[in-house]
Amino acid sequence: MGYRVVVAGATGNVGREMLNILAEREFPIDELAVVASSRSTGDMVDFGETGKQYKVQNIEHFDPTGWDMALFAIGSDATKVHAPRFAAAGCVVIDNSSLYRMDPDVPLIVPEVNPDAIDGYTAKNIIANPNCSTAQMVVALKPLHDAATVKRVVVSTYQSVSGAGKEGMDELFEQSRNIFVGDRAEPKKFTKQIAFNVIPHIDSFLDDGSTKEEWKMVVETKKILDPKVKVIATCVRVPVFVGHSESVNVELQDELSAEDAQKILREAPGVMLVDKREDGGYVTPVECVGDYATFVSRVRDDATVDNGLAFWCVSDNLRKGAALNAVQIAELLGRRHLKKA
Ligand code: 11C
Repeated sequence: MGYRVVVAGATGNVGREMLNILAEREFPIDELAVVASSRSTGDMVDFGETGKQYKVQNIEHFDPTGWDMALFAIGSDATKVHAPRFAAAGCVVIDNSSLYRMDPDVPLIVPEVNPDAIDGYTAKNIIANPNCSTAQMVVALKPLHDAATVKRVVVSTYQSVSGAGKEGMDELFEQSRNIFVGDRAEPKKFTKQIAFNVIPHIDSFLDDGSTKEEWKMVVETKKILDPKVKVIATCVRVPVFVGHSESVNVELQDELSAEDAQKILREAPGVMLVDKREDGGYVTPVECVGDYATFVSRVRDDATVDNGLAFWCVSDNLRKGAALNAVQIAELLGRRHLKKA
């Protein structure tokens, strides 16, 4: 007894994790189809560690009629073509691209934060998955917001190259190797050398001098958590393969000590507090890879503003930042709205 599920973009970083997580969490699946662009048609993909393999079908020729839900990780251009087609056929699209996130008729969901908003999915039969840097931050902010109302957030990110796809990972690997053997390290995917460097630029520049990645953190946080929350973000690419980190400063309406914030975060859904205030008593990106949690460390008072807190948060950007959140949305959709066959 389960659902007929499509994974679109199954050969990319996020699509592969979607398959892994559906298998790990034993999502109730009666039938699974994996689809992608014509480039990957015919490739075989693993369904996690179940030992099952699926042949990739061409999304252009795939008929979504009779399928319950589709997890999309195919980028905005292909999503624009195929999401309306799947949705019109009655197959609910859970979309990882940025295309529909700010559409008022499309819920943007982080299940630990705004599960009730999913009920609006029927307007378009599409549900949006947030940007990875937003997802982990709102999971950590939600319990603080419930306790003392978050007014303003100042965040700097340290984002891994996997956020830029396989090409980003290959570029970090090749540049690192080239530098070691004395070869040139020409940037291709990134605008500057990423190996042994950091780049304060993710996605395209906007007229106000911010980048689209920074804008996404502002508007998505408002849509998911609270439209009254003010956010300023500086998004930085760092030479880490997987795992985004964030330094977050929060200004609260009400007083909340760092000790009370730690207690609240310790109990919060989706959060793992690791905050020993000693050498090594915090989480770094390599330690979060493959995990589901948003790890929070270094919680402390920020005495530069009234009711200020500072913390560090780290999460696997391909999991909570993308594939895991999409599967959690699928679980929520199933529980609340879809009947199993
Ligand atoms: C990055 N956060 O690290 C981006 C990747 O809007 O879903 C995801 C972009 C998005 O480059």
